[in-house]
Amino acid sequence: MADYNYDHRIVLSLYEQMEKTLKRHRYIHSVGVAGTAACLAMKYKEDVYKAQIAGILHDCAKMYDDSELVKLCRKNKIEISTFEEKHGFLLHAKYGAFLAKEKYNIKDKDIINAIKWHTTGHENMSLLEKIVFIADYIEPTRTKAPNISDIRDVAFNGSDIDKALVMIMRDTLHYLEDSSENIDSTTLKAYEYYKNKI
Ligand code: DGI
Ligand code: FE
Ligand code: FE
Repeated sequence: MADYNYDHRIVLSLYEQMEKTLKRHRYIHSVGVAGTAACLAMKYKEDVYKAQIAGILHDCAKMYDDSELVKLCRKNKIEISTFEEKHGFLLHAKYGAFLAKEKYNIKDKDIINAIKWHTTGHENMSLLEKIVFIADYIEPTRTKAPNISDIRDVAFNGSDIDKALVMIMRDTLHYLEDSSENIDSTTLKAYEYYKNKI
């Protein structure tokens, strides 16, 4: 069960802080993720406040560019892989988790981890981690993603949240292959794990 109790005042304060911190379109995306995560939390019986907090904060480090993120992680002794060093944008998730804890005073480990893993996913994700990962992909402004309506349908009308997770991971891997990007082993392992699980 939750170690910490959050309420709407904390959620509202974080909305206000993110509105000041993020670019307009990123703030609107984050509001979308928080709302979508709240709906998924209601369906899958997760803490709705925690879902909103993780959702509104998930991209709180998105304003830094690749090299800044590498520097900031080094400075704060956050471990980075060789892959992350080359693909610095991935670190907005890890550094965002750090900021959530240190700057936004979030003490709940599950919220911190949901932010940390929102880009790559990983094997054995918690329910909250899955909710934020899915909400990031299907929130209202994400209109261009392939299969978006099918994924929304499975997430909200299906009974196995892992099925939506696998659809998103599969499409993300396809997209990365199309743009001949390298793929982080964490992303690939997470997909293999959940593909075999469903
Ligand atoms: O921050 P957002 O744009 O809201 O979303 P996000 O944090 O999920 O980042 C999405 C991008 O991350 C998307 O373009 C796919 C990319 N991504 C996810 N896993 C990997 C990856 N990019 C690379 N190069 N390698 C990965 O394993
Ligand atoms: Fe992100
Ligand atoms: Fe996002």
